[in-house]
Amino acid sequence: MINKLDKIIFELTQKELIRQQDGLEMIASENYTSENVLKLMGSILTNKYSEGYPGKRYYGGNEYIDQIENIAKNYAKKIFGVTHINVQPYSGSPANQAVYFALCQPGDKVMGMNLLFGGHLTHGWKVNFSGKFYESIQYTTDKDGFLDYDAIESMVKTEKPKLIFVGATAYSRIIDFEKLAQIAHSENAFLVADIAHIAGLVAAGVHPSPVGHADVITTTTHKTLRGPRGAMILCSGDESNPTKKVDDAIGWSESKHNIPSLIDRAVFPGLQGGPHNHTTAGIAQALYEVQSDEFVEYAKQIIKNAQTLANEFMNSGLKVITGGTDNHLILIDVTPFDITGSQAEHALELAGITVNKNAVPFDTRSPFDPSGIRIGTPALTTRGMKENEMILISEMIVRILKNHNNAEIIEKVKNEVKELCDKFPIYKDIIY
Ligand code: DSN
Repeated sequence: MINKLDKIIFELTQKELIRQQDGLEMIASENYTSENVLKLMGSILTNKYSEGYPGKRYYGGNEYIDQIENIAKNYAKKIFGVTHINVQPYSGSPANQAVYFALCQPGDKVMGMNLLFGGHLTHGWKVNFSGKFYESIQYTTDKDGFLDYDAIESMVKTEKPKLIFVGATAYSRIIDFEKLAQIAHSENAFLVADIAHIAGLVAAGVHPSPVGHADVITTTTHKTLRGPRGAMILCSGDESNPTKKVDDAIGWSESKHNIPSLIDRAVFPGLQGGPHNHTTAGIAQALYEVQSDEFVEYAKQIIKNAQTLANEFMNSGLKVITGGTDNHLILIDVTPFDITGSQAEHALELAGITVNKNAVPFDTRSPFDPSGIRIGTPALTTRGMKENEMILISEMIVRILKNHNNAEIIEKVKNEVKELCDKFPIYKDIIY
């Protein structure tokens, strides 16, 4: 074997570790996974091919991989209360792609939340496969940034989509999955809940679950769930009891199809080859951690931290979309401070605070330089930060936004950020 380091790659990884340690990571979709998950992600499990599913593989040598995948699935079934789970999608977008592939034909009408109002590319955005291969219609929020259930219902009744994606990347309020399921099912549409952002909150019981309402649920595993970069598809269909709705939807006459088997076949062999077994093991470890009391405390604290930040921002004169938050994120219109979303993202990055520019509902600016920023608390909460730290951080953010051209103030805040981060180390044993 070759035992020579590519020094540049290792040095860059070391620098990235220091960046993650010394800065405030406030991108709402990011987090710090545990050292045990990291160990499994860097393990020998990456060497193995396992196309297929436990007990039904296309390669030999899967005795231990089968056990790992089954443990991951069993943990997820227990945590979310579902009967069927697929842990093989490589990430969130491929998971969503598999759902379309399982339940729709090209050209079918699908409906999702507009990206510029907090949806996701794969929920039917025009340049994404979901907007190109399917006839996509998009719903927005109301003028205040809240989901408008009446408008959604009216669109469903008029347009009669076959499949509706709900779930968001920049929505700070509780999503009423029960109501959305009633709307979708009243027109015989499939409801797919993409809970990538809020999966950790749902798992901890601090956000209502879509289980029992949505036909299919997709999630990434690396956001609030705090696992490795990966995804899962969950459903509760009875595998021995095919439904006519599924047969009608996919255009097959024989009544022998059901959602779980269609999903499994869409993931493999429909879209993917061998699963990433190191990721599957990382998901199992993360789900093991989710079942602890500490995880529930972490999930509750994520929300308390976000609400503290939202209140502080509003007291400083910033416009928080919807006037607050029920979850892990806040969407802020920064233009009252005479600054754009891009300028805010850049100035905060110089001070060691990482956020992302984001459109706000009915934004009049371009998506490349929108009016807002999106801020999240999962990563800071994982570090152990609480309300007192949020008050300090909100003050630092406001100071930067008000003085984004002042290099001296940015440097001063950067030092304060480093001082705060030093008190909350992210890893003990990881050196790269
Ligand atoms: N990129 C993710 C986010 O930041 O929300 C969504 O896939």
